Amino acid sequence: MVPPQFQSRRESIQEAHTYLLATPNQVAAEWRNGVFERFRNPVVTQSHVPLDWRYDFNPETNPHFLERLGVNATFNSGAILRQGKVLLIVRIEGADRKSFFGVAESDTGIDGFRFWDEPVVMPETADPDTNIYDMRVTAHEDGSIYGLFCTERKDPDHPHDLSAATAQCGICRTKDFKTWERLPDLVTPSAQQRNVVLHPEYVQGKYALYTRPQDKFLEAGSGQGIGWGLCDSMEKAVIDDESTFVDRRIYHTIKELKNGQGPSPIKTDEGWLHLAHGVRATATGMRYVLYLFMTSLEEPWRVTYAPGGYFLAPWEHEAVGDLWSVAFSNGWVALLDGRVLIYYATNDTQTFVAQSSLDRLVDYCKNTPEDPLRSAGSVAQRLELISKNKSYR
Ligand code: M1P
Repeated sequence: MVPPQFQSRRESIQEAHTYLLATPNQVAAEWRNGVFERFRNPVVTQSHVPLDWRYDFNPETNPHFLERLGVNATFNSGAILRQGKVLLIVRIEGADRKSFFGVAESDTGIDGFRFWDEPVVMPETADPDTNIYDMRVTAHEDGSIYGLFCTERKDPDHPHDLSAATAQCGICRTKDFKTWERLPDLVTPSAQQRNVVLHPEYVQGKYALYTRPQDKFLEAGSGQGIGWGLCDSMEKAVIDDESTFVDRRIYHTIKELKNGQGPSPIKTDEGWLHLAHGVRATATGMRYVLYLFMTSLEEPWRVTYAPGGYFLAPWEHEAVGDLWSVAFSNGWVALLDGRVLIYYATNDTQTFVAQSSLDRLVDYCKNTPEDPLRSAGSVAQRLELISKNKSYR
């Protein structure tokens, strides 16, 4: 006989899960900057993860219907538009701290995300990954869909330091997001790589990648920012020259400590539109915010517009989570109607969506003044705005 507590818990947990997945999302009316809309609810949380990934449904082995494999967070999601639906390649972090990927699908891109039946089985290389996360998905003009992600392993040079790790760029390829082909990890001159992103088009006849060289796992050290490298093949990806930088870290800006390319850039008539994250130090830790910039269509490594300051930071209820003040994005989609949906995670915990349009984002990039790098310059920018506004009051 099925124990009564099993039955009642199972029913109430299933009911709550069904309700959550069917809950519509709504624009948060209090957010009014006009550059983008925020939504009230996160699009993917730990509670969205299918119940049969977490609970043992056998009443004999789980008479109390307990969760056996907990999920800590669902964040840093890659994104792609496929057959009119939005697919998120979600970073799912288990209670054991290990991350893996799961594909969640939605018709609207704003709500109704449901995970496919099983998590992604990512093949390992001869040097197994300890942790894999933060996939950037690129539909390349070569006809393949690539996923570039961070592969983290224990640092073999520091066997007694249990926090010493190396981050490198893992590469995979898929046609259907169900079967994943693992390709060799990217080789670059840098000791550490995270936030590596494949540009969607060939440049100078080669594959072009945005890199993020660092000396250490956490600290940039001599790493100057978002790098740029070309390679001949994605099946044996090697970047020899990483001396070009697309976007450098700068003292006393939102990207003083670190930065990193977000998703693959979107092509517009006026240049490549980029989303990135910038990191600064504060008394309570590192603050991660998102910023935009544009680069030349012909020379995607050359910045053409660099609006000052941040584009998006955690706001109000979004700021709940494991960390403090972290906004991170590695996924966005440009819809056929001109809207752009930006998937961002807050505090390494849950995934939200912001909605804008290509028009508005390009306007933002072209017309937001650059960071003047000094307080006096910031005041001058405000005074100029106030002065121009006088005749419109
Ligand atoms: O914890 C915040 C983020 O830290 C890392 O980003 P970066 O390499 O730029 O410091 C990543 O581990 C990312 O997953 C995480 O969200």
